[in-house]
Amino acid sequence: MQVTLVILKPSAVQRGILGEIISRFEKKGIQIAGIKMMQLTDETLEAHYAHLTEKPFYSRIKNSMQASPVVVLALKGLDVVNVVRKLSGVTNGREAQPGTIRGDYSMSVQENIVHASDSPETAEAEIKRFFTEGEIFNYTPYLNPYLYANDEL
Ligand code: IDP
Ligand code: MG
Repeated sequence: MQVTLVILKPSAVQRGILGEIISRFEKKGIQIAGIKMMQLTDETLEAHYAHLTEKPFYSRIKNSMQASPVVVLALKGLDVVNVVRKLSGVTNGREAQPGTIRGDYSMSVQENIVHASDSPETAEAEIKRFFTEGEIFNYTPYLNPYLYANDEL
């Protein structure tokens, strides 16, 4: 089973849609293996958005991500990295498909509600960046037989 990182950005916290977004992951059948609220530091953000720190808009993204605490989720499931990227939709909320989180809740490139890891390798590094070992919980979902076939687990 894979674990992926989701950040519910200040745009989700301030708009009061944390529950609705988390509910989408739960209803899909994805397990919550870790969850917490935190204020992102400059250092964490620089590592997390290393591919963007040279961009002219980086300071705007940084301010946006530090505008309030965020909620971080460690989500567990089969192929969950890809599944959660698809549920999130493309970066630009105006282009994202209706039915996706960004497609349903965002009109912006920057204020796009969620971050989701983009590959299994990134997910592993990002989970380590945002969670300690003790904050990731290993428990068997009671409904597993109704979420997956035997040969999928
Ligand atoms: P992703 O979140 O869909 O993986 P990335 O290209 O990794 O997209 O960018 C990370 C985040 O930086 C985006 O989710 C968005 O909030 C912000 N961002 C990306 N490109 C732009 C831009 O051109 N203007 C403003 N913000 C941007
Ligand atoms: Mg990205």
